[in-house]
Amino acid sequence: TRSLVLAAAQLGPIQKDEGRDVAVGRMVRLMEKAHRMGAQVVVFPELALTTFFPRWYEEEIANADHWYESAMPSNATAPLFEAARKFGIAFHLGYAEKTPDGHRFNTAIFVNPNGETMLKYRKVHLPGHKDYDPIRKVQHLEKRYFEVGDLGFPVVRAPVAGHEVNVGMMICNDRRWPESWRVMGLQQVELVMLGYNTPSLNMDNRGFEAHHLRVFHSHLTIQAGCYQNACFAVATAKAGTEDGHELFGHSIIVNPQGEIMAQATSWGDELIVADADLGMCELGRSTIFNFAKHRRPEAYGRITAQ
Ligand code: CDT
Repeated sequence: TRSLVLAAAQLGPIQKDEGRDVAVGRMVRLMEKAHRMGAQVVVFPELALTTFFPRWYEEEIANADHWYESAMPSNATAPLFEAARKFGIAFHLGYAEKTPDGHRFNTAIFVNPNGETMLKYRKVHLPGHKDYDPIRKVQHLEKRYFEVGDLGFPVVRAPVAGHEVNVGMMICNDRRWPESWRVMGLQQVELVMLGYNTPSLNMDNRGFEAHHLRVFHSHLTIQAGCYQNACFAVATAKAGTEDGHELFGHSIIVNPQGEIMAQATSWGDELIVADADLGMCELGRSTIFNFAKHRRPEAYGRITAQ
């Protein structure tokens, strides 16, 4: 059997004035734990190295530069790569990327135990707004701080723990869009890795979204995405009260039947693991979601029309 031990390494809050060393130290401890628990893949959250900085407005974007990584690895992130090598673990890391020619992206990479990046993804669905919004109590300035990702939704066949695995990534808000999942499903993705920072309170709530539905909507989209595309997902939160604002946890690992195999129970640093038999992807793929047999793209033109 092609089986893998997957881990979601949920992070508790990272405060605005905490340096990369604090976050990286915590992440290395989670990797040690992942090793003890037999995990071969560890998924960290979106923007895992800092507070969720798009809640803070900067008039001058250059004043926000300190939130971005201009090199990966860097001195600050090297311990993650060393831990991966030491423990033989592949890892997924979300971070703010500033390219040499000055472009800014909300990015994730999948790194093998030798420290090589096997896959890079830049967030496509950027929620929130570009300018300061005086009506909101908390800003969500992803449209100010990031450009729309320019890599699409790539899936690669990567060697992971002795198997060839079709892996893909999405980031936070992407999970709510069936298109993100389907574009990867069409590439026979077997494992989707995603990190998120989701506020417990929706600032755009016009009285219609009850508080208790926030986690439901997150799980609903991930479970549906896995079922409809016959894949596993590891979905990892940054959780807890960060800079006075709450992010919900509830990180999950989901199988191709859409079932939750493991779920975090705290809103702090927490590792959850699950055994994934990749053979499970075959059922959906060869029956109800056999795309070659049953998909009707001729009826879907509106989806890609501008
Ligand atoms: N990080 C991120 O994408 N968060 C969004 C919050 C949406 S509220 C503007 C999410 O979809 O979870």
